[in-house]
Amino acid sequence: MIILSGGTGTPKLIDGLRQLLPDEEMTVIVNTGEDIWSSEVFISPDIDTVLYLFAGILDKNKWWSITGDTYNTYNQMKELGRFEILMLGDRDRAVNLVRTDMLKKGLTLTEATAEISESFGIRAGIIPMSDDVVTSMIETPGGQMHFQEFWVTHKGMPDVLSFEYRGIGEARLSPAAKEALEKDDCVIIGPSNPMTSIGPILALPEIKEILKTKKVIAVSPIIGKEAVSGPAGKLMAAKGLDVSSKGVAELYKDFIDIFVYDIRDGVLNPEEIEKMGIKAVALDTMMTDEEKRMNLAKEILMLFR
Ligand code: GDP
Ligand code: FO1
Repeated sequence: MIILSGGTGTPKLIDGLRQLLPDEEMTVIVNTGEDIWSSEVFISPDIDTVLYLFAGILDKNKWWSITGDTYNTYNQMKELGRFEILMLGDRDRAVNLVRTDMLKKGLTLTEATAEISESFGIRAGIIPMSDDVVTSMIETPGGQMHFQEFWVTHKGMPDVLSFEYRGIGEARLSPAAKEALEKDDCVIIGPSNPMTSIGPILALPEIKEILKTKKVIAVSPIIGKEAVSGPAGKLMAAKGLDVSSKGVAELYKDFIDIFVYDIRDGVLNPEEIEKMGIKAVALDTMMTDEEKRMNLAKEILMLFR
């Protein structure tokens, strides 16, 4: 099973899948468009969320960071007048320092991720979408800024004029991701931000053509006219897209077979999805507890049969 993931919605679904499938049967291709350098450390938030999930140490209240982590370094830096964009925990920082060291020694992000995964005893495949640097940059009336600056520093408040995946023109799909896709016919596009999590993965060369040859099930991160959380709605609107599950399905229509939307969605007319040649399935996609995560995962696995 291949899963395309960002850092919040899809990891919840993976958490459900883990209750049903052995980890070694899952390969997660992860967005790197939100990666950022901070205090000489290269932070890859979405990869880390997936790593910590499989390592059993993810803080599932926030869906980022290590549970019970301390913030001594972050707080000391602050006292010294160094304000870091991301409030990075001490243990989290250790992982990111190890990654940064590996990258400086010449390892690719794919290799560094595999080594860290192995150190954690993780049996799932965790593969960055690319070894090239791609960065989601948000254009606001106050100027262009990194996604993390927009989302964390400015709390997603500025108006969004547009956004771009800086570096996408030169970026390639990670060869390991391509190899994993060659070996597996089933792909889940999780309920992640279609603009800044799934968007960068799909903007890489070759991936859409590969997906056309697979059985692909996508889960909507939008219910009604709003994202379950995060800035997906605002970013979709900035691109002139309809903020709705239909808008998400439009983005994926060329390569998905089944589109899962929420049973609470009072806006979506499933016939409009079926008209695109896609099967529409209504499920309870609100993964607020372990049981709900497992139930959604179970229903999705049944759709692959
Ligand atoms: P990000 O990197 O933090 O933006 O993380 P993701 O892209 O993985 O996830 C954010 C998206 O997941 C948002 O658009 C949310 O609407 C969606 N999301 C979060 N939790 C859930 C959930 O329980 N169900 C569904 N359907 N979507 C969710
Ligand atoms: N999100 C926040 O809203 N505030 C933070 O201080 C913060 C710190 C942080 C540190 C490490 C990490 O891996 C993620 C962190 N996040 C934080 C989440 C992050 O900004 C985004 O939610 C992810 O990029 C979403 O994929």
